[in-house]
Formats: sequence, C-alpha cells, structure tokens
Amino acid sequence: MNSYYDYIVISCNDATNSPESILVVLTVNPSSPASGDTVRVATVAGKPGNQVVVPVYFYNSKPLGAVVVPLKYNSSDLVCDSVSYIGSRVEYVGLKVGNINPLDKTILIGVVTLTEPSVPPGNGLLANLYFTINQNAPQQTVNLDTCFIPPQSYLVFVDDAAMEIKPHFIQGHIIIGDMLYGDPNNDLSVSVSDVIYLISYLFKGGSQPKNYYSGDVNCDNKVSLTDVVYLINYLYRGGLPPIG
Ligand SMILES: [Ca+2]
Ligand SMILES: [Ca+2]
Repeated sequence: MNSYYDYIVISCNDATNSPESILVVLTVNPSSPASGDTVRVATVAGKPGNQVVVPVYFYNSKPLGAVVVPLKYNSSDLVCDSVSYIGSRVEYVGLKVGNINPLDKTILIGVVTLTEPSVPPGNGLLANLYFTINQNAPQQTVNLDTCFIPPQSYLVFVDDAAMEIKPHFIQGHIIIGDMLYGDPNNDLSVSVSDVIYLISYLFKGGSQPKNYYSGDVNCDNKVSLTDVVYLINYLYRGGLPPIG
C-alpha cells in the first residue's frame, strides 16, 4: 500500500486568504483484498480489428474444490475466440470449463477438482479470455459482468466441505476506440499514474494530455478536477469506468 501526497493551490487576487493550499492524500490499496473472496475481471483497451486479452483473477481464503464464473458481455461488435488457463492458478486441474456461447454472448469458465489437490488459498489468475473486435466497431465501452447461465451455472466457489461461498464480483470492461479514455499519459492503461498526470497538468504546470479528451473521463467536454475525482472513484472505490 502506498500514499501519494500533493497540494492543490488556489489563488485569487482580491482574497485576503490567497493563496490557499489544500493537501490531497491518495492512498492506493493493494490489489489483493485483505478479506473476502473475490472474482475480478480486468479492464483493457483495444482498437477495431485487434484481438484483446482480458484476464480474470480470483482471490480465495479457503481451499476450493470448485470455482464457477459465468460471464456475459453486452456488445455484438466483438466475439470471444477462446479461453486459456495457461499460466493460471488452476492450470493443474483436470476438469476445466471454457464454454463460449456467441448467440447469448456468455462465457462459462471454472474448474472442478477431482483426484488432484484443492485450489489452495491465494490470489492470482483464473483464466485469460481472448476477444476479437470487429473491424468496423464503433467507439464504446463493453461491460463484462457475471450472470446466470441455464441450467445451473451461477457465480460460486465451493470449499473442501462442499459448502458454497458467494464471492464478491468486480466487473471488467473492454474499451474500444482509437483513444483510451482515462489514459492521459498515453501508456495504453488506466492507472494511478494517470491521476498523477492530471493533477500535474491541472495544478503544477505539467504537460497537457497528448489526446486532450482522454483526460475528460466524465465526458463534460473539459478536463478538470472532477475528472481526477471520477478517475479515483473508478480505480479505488468501485466507481464507473471512463465514459468515452
Ligand atoms: Ca495511463
Ligand atoms: Ca471532464
């Protein structure tokens, strides 16, 4: 866990209390939760015609006999090509599920341990999902949410004692476009470095974002402090993704 400190300075010629400084403290939480089993789908960006890889991560506090993660995506402008467990925490498990249903836009992933050991407690990769974005896909943000897939698949972990655990779920997104919203430092990912970049631009005379509107994450046609707050909410408080 890290904390970043900075000051916002507001000046006004006629004010007796000018300039006024406000200390801003940004605390970055660790990616693995301190408690609470979780499934987290990553947010990635891609251009029309390209393939993107969306990692799905999970955290479990107890040994697990089974993991079931049904997913749904809400766009016809991309297709899921394949599911890969290579390099994941469950690669050793024999029974792995990777059912892709392009009509319903659902993907069922998960594992069931049989004769092999249970999945030990830990945090890391469950699977990688490969998507191809259509050549003529318009700019948009695609949601990757969990769902119910008939006849009986819902988001669940099953522990060694055959008890169900309902994990917390964090949605992922595929941001389609030539410019990635929320990426003012233009390194093709949305992270705390973009928050620092915006603060630097707005308050410390730093460079303007190369793609100016990549910093306009709340989509009100200007880059301002509200975009900084919006981005922090998205990254650390479960807020909405950059709108675009
Ligand atoms: Ca960035
Ligand atoms: Ca804005």
